[in-house]
Parts: sequence; C-alpha cells; structure tokens
Amino acid sequence: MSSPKVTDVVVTPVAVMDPPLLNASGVHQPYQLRAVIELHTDAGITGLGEAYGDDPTLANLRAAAPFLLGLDVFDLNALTRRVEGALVDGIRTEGLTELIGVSSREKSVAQTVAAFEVACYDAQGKATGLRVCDLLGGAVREAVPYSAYLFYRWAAHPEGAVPTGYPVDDWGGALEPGGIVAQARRMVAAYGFRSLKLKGGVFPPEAEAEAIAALREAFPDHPLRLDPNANWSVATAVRVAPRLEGLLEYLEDPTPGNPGMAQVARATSLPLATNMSVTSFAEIPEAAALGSVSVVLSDHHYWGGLRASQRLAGICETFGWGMSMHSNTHLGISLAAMTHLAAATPSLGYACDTHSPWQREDVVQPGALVWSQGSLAVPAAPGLGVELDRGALARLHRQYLDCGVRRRDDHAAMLLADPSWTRQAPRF
Ligand code: GKR
Ligand code: MG
Repeated sequence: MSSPKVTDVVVTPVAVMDPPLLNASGVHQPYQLRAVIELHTDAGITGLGEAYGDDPTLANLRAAAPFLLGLDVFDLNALTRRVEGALVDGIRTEGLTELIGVSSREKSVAQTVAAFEVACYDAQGKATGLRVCDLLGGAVREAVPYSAYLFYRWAAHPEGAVPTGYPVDDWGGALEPGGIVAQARRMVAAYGFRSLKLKGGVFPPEAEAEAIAALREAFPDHPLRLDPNANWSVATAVRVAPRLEGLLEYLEDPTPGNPGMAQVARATSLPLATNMSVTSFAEIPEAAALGSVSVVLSDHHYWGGLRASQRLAGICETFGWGMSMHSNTHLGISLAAMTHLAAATPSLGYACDTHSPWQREDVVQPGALVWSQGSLAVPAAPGLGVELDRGALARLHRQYLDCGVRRRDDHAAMLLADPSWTRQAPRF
C-alpha cells in the first residue's frame, strides 16, 4: 500500500446557531464559529478535521495549508515540522477562543497541528480500514461516557442580537436551582447522562452552591461538577470550596492561575480540576511544583492533537493526576475525534464534557454518533467514522458569511442585554 499524499487542503468556516448560555465572560452569541478541514489525497481519500472558526484560527490554518501539499498522511512528525515552518512569521495568537487559558505562540501552533492531525488520522483510517481509536493504540472502551453540561441560560437571545426569524430553542430559561434541575432532568432523560456538570461563575457562589445541593437531592447517585471558570477570588474559593465537599467529584477552575489554585487546593479536600491553568505542556512544571490541580481536562484542539493528548495522559499518570476532557461548542467531526481519543486513552477515567445537547445543526451526516446511557459508541466505520453532509456544510458556510460574527465574544453579547455590564476577573 502506498501512503496517501495530500493534494488539496480546504478550510471552510461555518456558523451554527447557539443558545444564550451564560458563563463568566458573559453569554454565548447566537452563532458559534467552527472550521471544517478537508485534506484531499492522491488516493481519492479525504480526511476530515474540525477547529475553532474565529479569524485568527482561520488565518493560521490558511497560512499552513499550502505547506501540506505532498504530505504523507502517515507522517505526523512531518506535519508538525511543516506547520511550525509555515507559522514562523505572522502567526496569530491574539483574540483566540476565550476561557481556555492564556494565548501563546506555542498554543497557536498546537491548535493548527491538531486540526490537520485529526484529518490525517481520518485519512489513515480510511486508507487502512482501521478506526482512529485502533490507530491510537486500540480501544479500551467501546462506549465513551459524557457528562450533561448544564448552563444557566436565558430562554432567548436579547432583542437586537439575532436576525428576524432566528428560531428560539425549546429549553426555556434556567436562572435558579429549580431551572437547573429541570434542565438536568431533561438532559438525563434524553441522553442518559450519568454525571452532571454545572457551568458556574455566573451568580454568587452561594447561589451556585444551592443549585449543586438541589442537583444532589434530585440525582443522589450522579457525580457532580461545578466550573466557575476562574471567576472566584482565592479568598472566595477558600471560603466556598469546603462547603462543596461531599457534593462534588471535582471543582473545576475555581480561581485563576496555578499559585491561586494551589492555595485553594490546600484549603479543601475536593479535587481541583482545570482547563484554564494547565493548558499546555509549558504550564505543567509549575502545576506539579505547586500541587495546584489533581485533574486535568485535556482537549485535543489546543493540546496539539490526539497524539499530544495521549502524551498528556502519560504525564498525568506520572503525577497521579486524573484526566477528564474539556469541550467548547463543537460539531460531529470533533465529537467523533473526542470519542476515539477517549476510547483509546486508558487513564481518561472521568466522563468527558460535550456541548452536543445544545447544538441543533451539524456538518456530519446523522446516524454515526449514537447516544446510549450517557455514552457514545465508538463509530464503527474506518477513520473517524463520520461523513460530511455537503448540503449542511454549504448551508452553514452561507450562515457564516451572512451572520457577521468573526470571533467569539461573550462579553459583547452580554453588553447587548446589559450595556452597564463589566467584565471583572474574578467577579466574586
Ligand atoms: O461554552 O461557555 C462555554 C464554556 O464556558 C467554555 O467556553 C469553556 O471553555 O466549557 C469550557 C470550560 O470547561 O471551561
Ligand atoms: Mg472548564
């Protein structure tokens, strides 16, 4: 078998409708941006990947694309070298997706490699008849558990934020414990999730602790998590965390940075998890030295891909850290990649995060990703096991062109509803 070589790289930005989910930065915009990557090869095989779709990410992907022509899809070290070479000058690091820690050149390279690496793996799988999880070392689980991702939210985006005819979803608002419990009941009934995560950092910590207590009462056997996205000061987190002991399986990013997280860690027996203070290999030594975290949420999109995520898994094992998986809004290509990675990573023991229940639009054909009891079965077809829905891709690209959103800005979206709103970090 000769290895497929890349003959063309197509990067297509898309916009998908998103509900008004509240978080520490503000509120989700009516559209979230993603980029769909197609690596065409001389074997007639096309590998699929998915990335953020903001302007800096697109600029980096497009800068790297010409350097991939002729690349052997099995030569992932060459992929890394080529991307690094392509992005030597003019790399975009500013304005990248929020809430995933500090921006850096290293992380922008990692994000760019990751997007193409997933597409290479998909092409490898299609060329060999193997699934991506098999290429990653073999599946240790054929069903990957995910957690329900609960959000405080409004019923609809504020007036003026959406075009005429923008359809409101039927989840309604959730601004107090009763609303969060109702949201959890619906999500558990629809998907069978067996663990629950509440996005916090929106209301004062005491109010969010009440929501956690209400969830515990309604779901006595479901592990619970709370993620204030570093919107609590160290003093607040030191005060509140001990009250959550016995209620949470972990507390995610209560406060910013490893030094602050370490102070909180010393004040509570709760495991602290992060996708904000440990977001690249460069941040690991500080976290290890300070003892700031005990669970790291991986995310192949910014750790550098599937292989880099498995390297991270090894490091987590070395330090005795647990491993979970972070999610931003994503589509089916990424969900398939996350599922293959989790299936092939033995120490990824916590249920993964996913925004899937909030997404009403996708670029993949339905049927490949099947939910059962809160888990996704690893797709059976070669590669990622998902196929592009070309009609949907064209429609969502049109939506991208028309919607005017070019980067994620939850703060600006909040200002439309409350012009006096200010971002304070941390707010509580
Ligand atoms: O979608 O609002 C959101 C989340 O807050 C997301 O942006 C975070 O990156 O889910 C993420 C997290 O766990 O921090
Ligand atoms: Mg988080």
